[in-house]
Amino acid sequence: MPKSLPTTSPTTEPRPLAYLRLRADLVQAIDSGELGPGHALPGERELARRHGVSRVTVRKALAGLVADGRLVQRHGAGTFVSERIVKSFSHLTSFSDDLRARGLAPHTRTLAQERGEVTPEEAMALNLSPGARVLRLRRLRHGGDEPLAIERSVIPEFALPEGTELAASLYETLDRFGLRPRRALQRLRAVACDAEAARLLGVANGSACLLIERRGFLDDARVVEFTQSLYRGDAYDFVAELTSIDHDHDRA
Ligand code: 16G
Repeated sequence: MPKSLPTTSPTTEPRPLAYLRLRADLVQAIDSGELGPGHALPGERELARRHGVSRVTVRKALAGLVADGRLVQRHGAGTFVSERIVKSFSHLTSFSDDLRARGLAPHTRTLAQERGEVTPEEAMALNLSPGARVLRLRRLRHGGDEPLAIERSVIPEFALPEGTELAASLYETLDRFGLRPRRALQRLRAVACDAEAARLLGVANGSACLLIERRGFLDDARVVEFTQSLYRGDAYDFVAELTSIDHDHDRA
């Protein structure tokens, strides 16, 4: 994998455009994997020289990418491509999708798998009647060798009937039957992980984690998954694009 930065020819364009272009070039280099996670960027002076922009422009572009979680600045050491996984709040992606987008290989260890009747809570979450059957999965999710999340999923039997062969990716399995969720409701809160989660995730007891609950829906409004994901707080950045309420009203 080439580890050099893309260069742009010196430019005389006004500073705001130069800053946006440099920023876009860096994002492209990160997204394409040309600048991999943990890669050290050259110093400000070198970046300015390579891109034909001023150091102020470089500083501004870097500051924006640091704020977005794409780069990290370590005091005295320089600027690095963030090793955190950027997760969009507005796209319905799977764990495997997010990891592959980051150039990492997803791995799954199934901790528990069982079938049974819905509990009252599961029936509420999945819109099922009492007595309906579900598949319960508890999985430890890795990126490369690193444990990143623990997920408990409850899937209605109609989606994954007994005898279904499960792929490492739940969404890939559902996709085989045209049942990948098309829409989801999600809520997120910060929690401190307990001793068992800490052991599985390889972090200190009580470390900050994100608990995300997702109800995934099909086009016909049936709920096809209820998943509680415990993501390592030190590994993920959640990013959303927001528009102002006025803007939404203008368009309505
Ligand atoms: C993500 C989803 C989870 C889904 C899983 C499927 C969040 C917060 N959660 O972790 O609801 O079940 O992806 O991933 O994004 P998979 O297809 O790789 O098994």
